[in-house]
Amino acid sequence: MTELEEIAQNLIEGNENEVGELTQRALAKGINVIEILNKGLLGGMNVVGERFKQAEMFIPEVLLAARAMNAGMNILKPLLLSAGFRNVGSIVLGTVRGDIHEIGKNLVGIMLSGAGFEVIDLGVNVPPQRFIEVVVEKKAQLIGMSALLTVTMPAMKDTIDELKGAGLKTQIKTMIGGATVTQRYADEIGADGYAQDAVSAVSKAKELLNLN
Ligand code: B1M
Repeated sequence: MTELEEIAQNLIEGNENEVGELTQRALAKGINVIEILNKGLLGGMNVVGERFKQAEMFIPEVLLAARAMNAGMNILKPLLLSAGFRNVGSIVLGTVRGDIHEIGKNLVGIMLSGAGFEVIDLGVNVPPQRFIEVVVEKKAQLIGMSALLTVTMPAMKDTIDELKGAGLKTQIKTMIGGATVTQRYADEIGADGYAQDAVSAVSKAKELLNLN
């Protein structure tokens, strides 16, 4: 088994300490940080997602896997951040109302920070009104919403409608993403942008703020 396969396997088994140690070891061996993220951590999480879907894994095991994922992410985070230049723009980021999935949202936040954005992370289960309050208070230019559940996607539309109601839709851009979200859905609800993953979230945010 390669180092990256070992990381993935330990993540699937929810071995938090081992994932941390193996991630450190892979870095020490000179394996590229993006490769560790994509093939090790995300590779393992994809298997977890598939097994969860097939009812071969259950919530407690998925939570352990998520914790192991975070252990690896905490080690990679400073390296993902180190390339950034400060303050190209501000984004208010959160997982929408009713949804507590945070790993993808956190990864998007890390990549945006690394690219020089000020990221105001509101966490999970964020009601539409809260996004608007904070974007106004912090004078941010962008709202980023994550949703992983089909049933929580409408909260993205509610937030955009709330923004329209406040007369701010033309001034503040909105970007959405998450495993269940598509470009088509973004078009349908009037979001300014959609990104499929954390790397494209950075280029999309730059595009929306005319920074490319
Ligand atoms: Co949940 N869950 N879960 N879960 N869970 C999914 C999403 C699911 C697809 C699993 C499945 O059935 N295959 C399914 C949703 C089905 C659907 O609605 N279509 C599901 C379900 C049903 C549920 C519950 C309802 C289960 C239950 O209780 N019966 C429940 C809901 C809780 C709630 O939110 N109210 C639930 C709970 C949980 C846990 C708490 C156990 C745990 C979350 C722990 C945590 O986050 N701290 C969990 C997990 C871990 C998953 C899976 C296995 C993995 C999600 C993840 O972290 N992926 C997931 C299966 C899957 O997605 N394959 C599943 C890794 C992460 C890096 O990817 O989040 O997609 P992702 O983020 C990507 C992109 O989507 C994108 O960039 C990221 C990085 O590349 N992206 C953005 C994300 N946000 C973005 C925002 C952007 C741009 C890009 O702009 C702002």
